[in-house]
Formats: sequence, structure tokens, C-alpha cells
Amino acid sequence: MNYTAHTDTFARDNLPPKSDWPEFVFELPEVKYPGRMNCATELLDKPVTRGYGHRIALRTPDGECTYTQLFTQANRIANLLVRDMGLKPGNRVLLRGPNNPMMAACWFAVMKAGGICVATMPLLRAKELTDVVNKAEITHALCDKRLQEELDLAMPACPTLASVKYWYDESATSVDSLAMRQPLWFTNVATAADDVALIAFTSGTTGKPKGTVHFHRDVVAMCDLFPRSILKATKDDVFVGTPPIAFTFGLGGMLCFPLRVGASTVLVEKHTPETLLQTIGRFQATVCFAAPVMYRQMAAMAARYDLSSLRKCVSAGEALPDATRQAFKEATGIEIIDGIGSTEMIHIFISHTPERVRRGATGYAIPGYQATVLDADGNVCPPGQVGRLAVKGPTGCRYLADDRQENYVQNGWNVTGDAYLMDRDGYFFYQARTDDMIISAGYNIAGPEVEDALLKHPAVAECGVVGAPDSDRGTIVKAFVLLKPGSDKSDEMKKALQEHVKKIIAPYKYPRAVEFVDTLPRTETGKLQRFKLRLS
Ligand code: 3UK
Repeated sequence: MNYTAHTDTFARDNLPPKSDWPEFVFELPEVKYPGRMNCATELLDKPVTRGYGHRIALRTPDGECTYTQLFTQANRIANLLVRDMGLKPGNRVLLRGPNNPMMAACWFAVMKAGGICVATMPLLRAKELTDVVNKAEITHALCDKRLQEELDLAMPACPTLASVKYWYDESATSVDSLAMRQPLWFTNVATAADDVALIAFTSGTTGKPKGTVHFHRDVVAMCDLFPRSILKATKDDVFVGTPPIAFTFGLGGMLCFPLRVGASTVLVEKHTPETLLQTIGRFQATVCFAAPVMYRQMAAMAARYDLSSLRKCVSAGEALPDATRQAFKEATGIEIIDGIGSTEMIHIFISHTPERVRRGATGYAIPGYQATVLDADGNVCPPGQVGRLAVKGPTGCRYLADDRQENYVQNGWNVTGDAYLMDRDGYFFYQARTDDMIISAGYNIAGPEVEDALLKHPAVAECGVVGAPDSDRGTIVKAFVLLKPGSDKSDEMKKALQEHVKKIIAPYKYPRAVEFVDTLPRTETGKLQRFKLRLS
């Protein structure tokens, strides 16, 4: 048996058998890590010992926090977890909160103590929490006081969850108050590089949530790949954005990436397009992480804000429509960096630098990753042919005790569930989620392509395109359209939108049905919930 610092081996014991793991590729020198590594040491302790302690790590509308302060607070909470809450290395810790400094400090505290973080999206309800707690046999919880109600509702059905504490809580037994009485120093647990650091549950739309298991080395690897080769982040960067730390997109972009390079991150609990624009100006932010719909909304109002500090913008979570890319560039001069990542892969694996953008493409496999397109039989598709996207690299999919492992990992490849084509130069073009392809009158139609065409019409703010049942044709293309303020929800407008689409893409792809809506259903991570549109 390999070395492990975990006395509680539940997570390791519930990994899929090695034969079902994807193939891991560690070709880049930067991801050849030693056998023992704790990601908190790498991301937080080392900047302090290397003389960055006085620099600002976290910025918020209420104040700021240096690297040394964050380090000290994480040490205190780690002591609290071990001394008062009885945490043993390998125990799972539920972490619940919006993006705020305590969320960041608690995340590092769990890493330091050798615990396994299970962070959940703030909006999860009791039923979903119960599923997660029971699946991962979670023993401890650290939770923002304002999210207590739903956790209380879940507790009776969570027998393993024995120790719960709240932060931003006025009581004498709060995390805040108990941490104050703990020593400032903590010796990080000497975890193996392949000890489990976190279990991230997928924001899946159907079925029971899947827990994706990531090691300490995976957390460090995500920081040493995309941020170095594509983003080129430096210590002087100021990060802002929307993705929750509870989502691996946000864990990277809003916490780990900035700290890895000694930069600072602006944590704001809830953003609207207006507050994000204001925040960029107020903090002179240089790097922004968000979902495509946010960039679209920001483009429409960017002229009224000071965005002179902004250097790089990263879009992920769903496909970036070219219409949004162009609108944002016109408004700000910035070429958005698109990137596809997944909870299974922990972060982005196909992307592009602003200089190497290719219109309509997500990008190329970033250094460290390999990507290809497979047909239904698992053979490699020639350039130009649509098939299933498959990737491999230093990170990959390991579901916690789940037979769906064989769907995601096939012949050593991680198969993401996305339909893509690759051109001759190795650029990857997104078509749709494999199960979102619309088959109408025998044609394969990708909803996102129709959406991009609609978004190029001046009256369209947002839209979603799905297949809808039709008595004559079996399935037709149906568009749900949110119009810009002042536009007319008329039959003439429907007709105009249909004619507009026919002019931009092959006419048979035009939406035969158009419905005007006031909002579109989205997840907390900004993804359009197409299954909800299909049901409506
Ligand atoms: C879709 C994209 C087209 C795609 C994520 C960056 O989104 C993330 O993780 P999830 O597990 O979803 C993964 C799926 O989302 N997707 C994401 N980005 C793009 N489709 N273009 C894109 N740029 O279907 C993928 O399979 O929620 C994104 C970093 C970390 C993440 N966890």
C-alpha cells in the first residue's frame, strides 16, 4: 500500500478500481511533483515564508486581508478542527458559504488538517445536502451562519454528521470566536500528493449527484497549467469574478490561482453585471472570471464604467457564443479567453491565449493536456467530423463509488459528454452537449449554433434553443427568447428573428417555434438549464 497520511481511508477505499481510471499524463516538468505534498503548504504557507506575507491576499468591500492574516486564521481554524472538533486526517468536512474570507480560511484549514473538503453551492436545499452528506459520509461541517436553516433541515437525515460549527455568528461557540482562542501556528498534515483533498459534486442536471475525487497534487496542478500557459497570471494581478469557491471553476479562479502567484482576489458574495463592473473599477481588477451570459450583460453597459485596469477575461461553464465575444470586444477592447473545463477534470483543459483566438472555437488542448474527437465506436474522427470530445492529462475523472465511471472514462480517455469537431490545426469547435443535439427531420442541429445566430440580432438579450415535440415533424427547433428592453413581443418580431437566423446559418436550422420569456432557467453557475426548457 502506498503512503497515506489519512487514518480515515474512506475516500481512498471508495475510489474506482485503478483499471477504470483515465490514463494520466505527466509530461510537463511543472507537474512532476514529489510524493508528499499538501496543497495548503504550496498555495498559502510558501508565499508567506517567501516574503509575501505583507501582501494583500483577499480584498472585499469591507476590507482586506494579507497573506499572513489568512495563513494565521487558517492555522487557528485547523487547530479548532483538530483539537475541539476531533477531526482525523481523511475525515470529510462540509463547507458551505458564499465567496467570503471565512470560506477561504476554512478551505485552507481543512487542507492543512488533512481533511477532505466537500464544498457545496450556497443555494443547495436540504434534500440535495442530505444526498451529498450521506454519499461522502461527511463527519464535520463549517457553515456560514446565514445558510444554517437548510443545514438544520438536512441534519436529521445525516447520521454521520457529528460536529457542526457556524461562522459570521455572534455566539460564543462560533468558528470566529473559538478560532480566536487557538494557537497561531499549525503543523500541516504531511499528506501524500495522491491523498484526497476534495470531493466536488457535479452540478449535474439529472440523477443523483456524482462526487468527483481530487488529490492534493490535482489542486496544485490546476494552478500550474491554465494560469501559467494561457492566463499568464502574475503577482500584481487582482482577480475578480462570479464563480463560487464551491465550484471548481471558482475554487481555481477566485482562490487558488491568485494565491499560487502571490496575487490578490476580490471576494464578493453575490454579483450582478452592475456590481461586477463597479468592483472592477473600485479594485482596479486585472483578471475576471465569469460565465458567458455575464459577459453578454456586461457588454451592454460597459461604457458607463471604468474598466481601464482590466487585462484578461476568462469565460467558462458553457459555450461562449461568438456574438458575445464580439459584443464584449467592441465594448471593452478585450478578447475573452474561452476555456472548457469540468468538475471531473477539476479545471480548464482546452482554451486559447487572446493572440491565438480562432472565431467560433473553444481553443486548443492547453499544454499538459491531449484532446481528440471520437466516433461512436471509439475511433478517432478525421478533422472536420463531429464526434465526442475526449481528453487526458495530469488530472482526470475518479468518481466516488459510482458505476457512471464507465460513461466518463473510456479506454483511458475522459469523455466529457460534449459533441465537438477539431479542425486541421487542432482547434476544437463546440457543437452541443451530446444529449442536447436536436434531431429534426433527420438533420442533426446543435442548439448553441442557433442561439449564437439569434444573439446576433439587435433585439435579443438572451436565448435558449431546444428540440420540442411536434406532431408532424417529430421534433422541431424551438427558441426561447428574452428580448432587450423596449423590444416588441409581437408576431412580426418572431418572423423577423426566424428570417434573421435563416440568413446567418443553414435555413433548415431556423427555429420553427419562438416563445418570448422574461427569464431563462439557469444554474447557480450560470449554465442554461435546457432540460427545463424542454419540459416547458
Ligand atoms: C460545459 C463548456 C462549451 C461542457 C467548469 C471550467 O463548467 C465546468 O464544470 P461542470 O462540471 O460542467 C462541465 C461541462 O460544462 N462547458 C464548460 N465550459 C465550456 N462548453 N464551452 C466551454 N467553454 O458541457 C462541460 O462538459 O459544471 C468549467 C473550470 C472548471 C469547471 N468545473
